[in-house]
Amino acid sequence: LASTVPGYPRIGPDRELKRALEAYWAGESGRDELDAAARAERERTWRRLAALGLDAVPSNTFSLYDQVLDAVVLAGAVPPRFASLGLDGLGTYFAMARGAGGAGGVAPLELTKWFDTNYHYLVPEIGPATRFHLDPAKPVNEYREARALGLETRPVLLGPASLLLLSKPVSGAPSGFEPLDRLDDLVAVYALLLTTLAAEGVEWVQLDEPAYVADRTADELEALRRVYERLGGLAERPSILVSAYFGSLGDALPVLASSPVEAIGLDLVAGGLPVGDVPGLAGKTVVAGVVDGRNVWRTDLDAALATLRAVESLAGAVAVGTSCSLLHVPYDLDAETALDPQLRSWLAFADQKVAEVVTLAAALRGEDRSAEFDEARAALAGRAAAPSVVDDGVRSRLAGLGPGDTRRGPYAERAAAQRDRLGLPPLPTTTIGSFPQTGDIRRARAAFRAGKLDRAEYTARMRAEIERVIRLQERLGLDVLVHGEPERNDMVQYFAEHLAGFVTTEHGWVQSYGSRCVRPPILYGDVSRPAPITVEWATYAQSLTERPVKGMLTGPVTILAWSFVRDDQPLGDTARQVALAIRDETVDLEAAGVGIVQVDEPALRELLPLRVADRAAYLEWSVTAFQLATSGVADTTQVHTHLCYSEFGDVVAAIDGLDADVTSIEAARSRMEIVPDVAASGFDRGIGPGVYDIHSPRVPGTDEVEALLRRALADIPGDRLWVNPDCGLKTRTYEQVEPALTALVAAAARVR
Ligand code: THG
Ligand code: ZN
Repeated sequence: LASTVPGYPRIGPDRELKRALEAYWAGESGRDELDAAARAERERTWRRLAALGLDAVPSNTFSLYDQVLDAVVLAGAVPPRFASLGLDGLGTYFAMARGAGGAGGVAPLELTKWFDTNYHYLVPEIGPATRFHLDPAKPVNEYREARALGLETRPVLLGPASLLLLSKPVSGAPSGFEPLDRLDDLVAVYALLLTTLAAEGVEWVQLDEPAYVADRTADELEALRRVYERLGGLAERPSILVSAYFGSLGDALPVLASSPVEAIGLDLVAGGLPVGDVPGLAGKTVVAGVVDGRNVWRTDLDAALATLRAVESLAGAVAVGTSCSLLHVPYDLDAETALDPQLRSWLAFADQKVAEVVTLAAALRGEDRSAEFDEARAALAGRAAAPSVVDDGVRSRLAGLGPGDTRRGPYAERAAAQRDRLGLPPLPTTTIGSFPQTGDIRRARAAFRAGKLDRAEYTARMRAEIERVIRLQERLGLDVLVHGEPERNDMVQYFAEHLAGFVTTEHGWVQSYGSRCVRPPILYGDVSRPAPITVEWATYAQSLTERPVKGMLTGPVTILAWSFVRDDQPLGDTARQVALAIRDETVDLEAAGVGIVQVDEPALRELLPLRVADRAAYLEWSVTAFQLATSGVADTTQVHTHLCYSEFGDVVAAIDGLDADVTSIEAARSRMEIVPDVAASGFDRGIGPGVYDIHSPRVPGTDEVEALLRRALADIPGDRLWVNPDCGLKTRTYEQVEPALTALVAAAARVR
């Protein structure tokens, strides 16, 4: 073990796996074609990693959907509602990922955020009756497949403690039951797995325990100790590398260092060097994650080498690695032929990062790599001195802001002024912003991009769509209208394309969940807004109707969360720059006569630091950035915000701090369970708990929406309750949206 990576992208450099999966799901291709695409991607990955010079190549980093779902299958923890469908292995696998039997059928496993990344995993459901049993086919077959190509690999698996810590109890589990209660049974399965792998000839296995970079209780640390005492004590097993990423292991490091495992993988980018004397560490190999696995900047090789030397003095041996799996970055910078060459010299995607790991390992061995080091130094110096990164205008504007620039007038006065101006009924109805994206609209955008549609024709098509959506909303009887966002692909990509300080990529796809990908923009320099972005579309929509139209913007925290951010200044500073650009847009919307502006922050929760000690500082800068973005408008302008996902527990106070006049949140799926929490937090402004679950094709009826509204009214006074769906309607069809919104409007009328 000298150089390695904990994982690698798997969707295919040209999204080959995405297309193979979607064709298979659509019934357009068969099992053989899917298997062939999967095998080709694995083979390409192994050959590539070996060709780049990596000394220890991982396997089982491939997945047809999600690595946590793979671990569920490995452990035999398939919930009974899927097992009883009578499907074959692959059918059961996709049923867990995507549900089965359409509306009214079997609901898939819940999808949730993978730590603080933009990747989503499927949440295992574990109960007292879950019967674990080993299904080693996937790691064993992939190991054999690589060996047949002449490559010895290290199977990578989610570790048993993290698997349970990332799980939720099955519904109906006795109160007090926790998945971790089942640890010993699960470890027995992993023990059998390690024995099986040893019999295959596997030399090293990697077990990922990222759950331990968050705060953990004494019992949870004890669980970790038990797992690795047991697995480490097996007579027949491969050498074990326990890998943890996205932060530092804290109290879990001494636990692992004193266990019988051979190696520990540390994230030395998100976390720091181990402090003090860690008993046992001197007897371990540390795989030092010094190359950032989740951002796209070229590594400072001198600094990384210095870190490696420092680790040498703490550990028995040092191997070089990336900080986390490369799943979170695009494959290859060489595909980005249109990027400015200077900017390009500052970047490294997955393959370039592997090369950096290899270079560092060679330098650590004492080989002469001065050419690579010189090149990296020159690139870094170029970046530090680049005029394109600094915008003195933005910096002096920010420096000139005082505390008064982030506050609006008292809410009561704003509310009165807005009531007078907008004249809305009680329980106003609205939507979150996007309407279904038809094939025509997508094609028009693509043609415009490709230069096959001129600007005038493109604008005419978008305007026609906006008019159609406005007329539909009038017909449905909604109170606050939206323009429907036909001009936007992905909201963050859209704003990045219109802001200075960002570049977007052509092929930089990163898996978000399953076959779905995003292309995170690269935020490389000081941010500003050269010209209004949304004003033309919003004012056109407003010109068509007497009813108020909401302007739709994305907030600074979400723009950061879904971009590759610069690493040369604190994130809070970057957030203020983005906030200022969004503030310019809100002010221009107001000046153009738009009376309601919505600034969405769906990612506010996901950037929340994994360790509690870091949270207050994050909430301080993130909330201030939102306030800066939204406080430039008069009291008569109503500011809305929208937050996705229902896990608000840790951020309810922050929601209040945003000081938006109206906040819409996801609530339909949880049947308004979160409303009492929000009310109890003292939140006393407008709130729109979603009454239509847009994640499902199901159309709710009027009675159902009415019942949800009455439930909400138990905690929220009628003059503060808004009526809206859970989220944007972009992923639904008009056949679903029209009847659902009809029910929503009818229910509001009844309750009024
Ligand atoms: N934008 C970005 N990140 C996100 C979301 C988003 N992260 C969280 C959540 N929303 C993730 N959800 C999705 C939903 C759909 C898609 C991707 C992430 C999706 N992508 C298209 C695909 O893979 O076919 C490609 C989209 C495109 O053409 O740009 O459907 O909304 N940044
Ligand atoms: Zn949402």
